[in-house]
Amino acid sequence: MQIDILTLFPEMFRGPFSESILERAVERGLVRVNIHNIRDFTHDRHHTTDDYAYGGGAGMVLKPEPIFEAVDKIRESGAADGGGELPVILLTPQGRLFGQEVARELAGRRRLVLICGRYEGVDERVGQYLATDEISIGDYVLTGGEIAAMVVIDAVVRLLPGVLGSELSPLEDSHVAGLLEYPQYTRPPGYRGWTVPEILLSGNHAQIAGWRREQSIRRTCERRPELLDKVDLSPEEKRLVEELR
Ligand code: JD8
Repeated sequence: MQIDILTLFPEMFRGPFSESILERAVERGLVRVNIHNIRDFTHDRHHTTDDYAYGGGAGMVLKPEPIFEAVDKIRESGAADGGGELPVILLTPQGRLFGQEVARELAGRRRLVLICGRYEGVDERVGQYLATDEISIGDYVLTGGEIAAMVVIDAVVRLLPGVLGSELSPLEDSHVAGLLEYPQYTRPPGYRGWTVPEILLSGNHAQIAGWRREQSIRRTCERRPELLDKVDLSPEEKRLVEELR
């Protein structure tokens, strides 16, 4: 997969992309990430990227021209998308809500272009005539699209074949199974008087699997009951849920 990012703050991406799994995926050639400074696509002496909002109001709006020109250049460069349209994603609070399902959808694409706005946002024509998709990572206010882009990239890249290596298959994650994860413990078996549940030390793998499943259901019921609507439960598990409600 090739990912191109448009931003006014390219340095923000250095840290996350030079750590652990993401960096290893890049080193192993599973993903290529190109970061483009929107400022490099301006032509005036002051490299102007923003301007006042038509109609007034506080704050500046990112101009369309450098963003359209950057995407034009990206379109010409790199591998073709196998005939399909180039996915151009604008990160914006007005976008469709990002989740595991959208991550899976994006992980199926050969290329992604992510546009990160700043200030009061981006000229509407970018969303209307350039972006093929608008995504929000959640209902809270960030200062720009960069951190949202990092969240999207992290969630998508770990789904690419070969990226997770020795770790569990991403198909077994919570939010894929639809339930929250069960509690996890490691050594020591007792810490400050707090002990690990006996069953986990028993070596009885069938009982452990049953206990974990029940913990996942109890936890989901308590913390995220709305998730249970989309989960397949056995008759016995349904009885447990009724009892907990
Ligand atoms: C892009 C500027 C700042 C400040 C309106 C848009 C995503 N889930 C999300 N929350 N916030 C963003 C996001 C915020 C952005 C930009 C994404 C560009 N801002 C805000 C208040 C006024 N602008 C986001 N994805």
